[in-house]
Amino acid sequence: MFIVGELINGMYKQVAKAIADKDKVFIQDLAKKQVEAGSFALDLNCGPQSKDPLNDMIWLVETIQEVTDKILCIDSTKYEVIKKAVEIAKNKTMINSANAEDEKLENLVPLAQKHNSALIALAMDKKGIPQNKEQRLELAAKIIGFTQESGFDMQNLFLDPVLMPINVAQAQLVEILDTIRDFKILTEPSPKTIVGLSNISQGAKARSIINRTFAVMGLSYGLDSAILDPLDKKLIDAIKAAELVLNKNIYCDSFLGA
Ligand code: THG
Repeated sequence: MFIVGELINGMYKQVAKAIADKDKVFIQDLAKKQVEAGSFALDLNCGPQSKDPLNDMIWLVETIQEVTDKILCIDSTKYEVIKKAVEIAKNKTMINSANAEDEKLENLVPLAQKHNSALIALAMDKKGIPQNKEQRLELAAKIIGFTQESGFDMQNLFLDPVLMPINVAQAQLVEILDTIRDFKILTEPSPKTIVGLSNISQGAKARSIINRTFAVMGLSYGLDSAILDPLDKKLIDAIKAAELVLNKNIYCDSFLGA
């Protein structure tokens, strides 16, 4: 699984504080820990409390690429923030995120192409998060249509079904798994699939077990990537074991140490 470390997100109080205080050591330490734990990319999100998201994102990009050359996943709803971040990034980037709205696609697809950036696109639009698989597939088809017409490389497109918390949308999770499987067969070559894994357990008590169970199930439905907590050792072990069962890695007795 292509692991995107989720921890540099202002949703976490300590991270919001470190961003506000421009605490380089804290942020760089969090970046290094996530890379050591197996992240291929790091999600960067200033959080809802940021008073200056543009300059906070510039600071995050510059601060983090001093200590790693991993891919930076620029997580913002603001076009200006994403544009500036991909312009100044020395590292490869992922844009997080577009969705099926015309304006988002018209802005972000060319931007991703210009900077050879990957693009995450959520299966939602102005009307909000869909309630069933059919709506999600319809929105994904629109995204795929637009990107293909632009000549965008499907291998660089990550479709996100928008994972919902289990305590508010339990009945949708089976549909979301089905959606992941169907995203992969909407076109050839297939787009990639991604979820924000911790969404599923927001507000729930036993978060880690719910997260890792969905990660393993998602893998069996063709989930390529997840934004997740790479410091959750049990989660990473479960993912590694699932990849062995799915024959995505070569078995060895010491696989957990690999
Ligand atoms: N899809 C895409 N990008 C995303 C998401 C997605 N980016 C953001 C989010 N969802 C994924 N990242 C997180 C990070 C943290 C949490 C959930 C998802 C989280 N945070 C604690 C909470 O809210 O309970 C913070 C509390 C704390 O410990 O301080 O759960 O779906 N493309």
